[in-house]
Amino acid sequence: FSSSVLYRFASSHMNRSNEIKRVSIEGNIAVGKSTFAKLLQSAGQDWEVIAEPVSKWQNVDQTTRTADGAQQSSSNLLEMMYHDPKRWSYTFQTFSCMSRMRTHLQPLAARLLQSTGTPVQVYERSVYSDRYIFALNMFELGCINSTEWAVYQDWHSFLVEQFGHRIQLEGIIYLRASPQTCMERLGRRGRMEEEGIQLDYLEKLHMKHEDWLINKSTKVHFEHLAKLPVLVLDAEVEFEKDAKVQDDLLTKVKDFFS
Ligand code: DCP
Repeated sequence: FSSSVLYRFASSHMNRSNEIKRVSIEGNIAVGKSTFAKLLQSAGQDWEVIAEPVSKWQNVDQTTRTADGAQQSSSNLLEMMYHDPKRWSYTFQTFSCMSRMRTHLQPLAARLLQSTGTPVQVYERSVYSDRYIFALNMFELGCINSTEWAVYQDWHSFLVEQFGHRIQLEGIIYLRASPQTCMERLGRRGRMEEEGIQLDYLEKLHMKHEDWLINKSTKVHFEHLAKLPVLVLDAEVEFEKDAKVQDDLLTKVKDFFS
């Protein structure tokens, strides 16, 4: 499919100053954010995907000092959260958001520093979906208690206010598909930790995305967030192996940002 589409978007439709542009891809679990992010990267020379640090959540390093030297082990916080959400949701949401923040603050890839166009960083999710989709949902389900929720919101607002200008988004791409389709894709990919996820959970997350990005009824703390442009893409169609569908989606991305 055409790689010129995004190249044109990156190099001419956004202003050519060499500052970084940032776009976040949002959508339900297993909707295909990573696949779509890779598409964007392969189609635009100035695009860099900043992947979600899931592997970090699956391997939390536990180096401890003992009298006879350091001992290393790791724990799978993603699995712990799904296994016992009341005990681990707050810890998980803290760690996942902090690790994401750290990843998003990393410097631009060297190859993009040479680029003549405007570099675009593509995030798979954002600190905003961490809060307004997942953490909020866990709070509403009673898996994060009101004290934990108050603490979460307090440090989240503080960190975003401190570092937000360095990870400021240009816009959001919402990959929208039915919870049933996401359930099928989730089953197909077979991530061990997600085996117990029920349709009902994906339905709740779907409604959270709809409230935030379509109905605009989620109360957000950050003024700029409410004003961000949102591109809604139909992710119901299988786009992974269909060049025509990919091209259509990329054209929509170009038109939206131009
Ligand atoms: N997760 C969570 N809370 C967060 C972020 C993620 O509980 N704040 C969970 C949901 C998934 C896993 O982490 O079980 C990865 O989440 P994503 O939906 O972000 O990533 P996917 O790999 O499912 O994305 P896709 O398949 O769309 O590429």
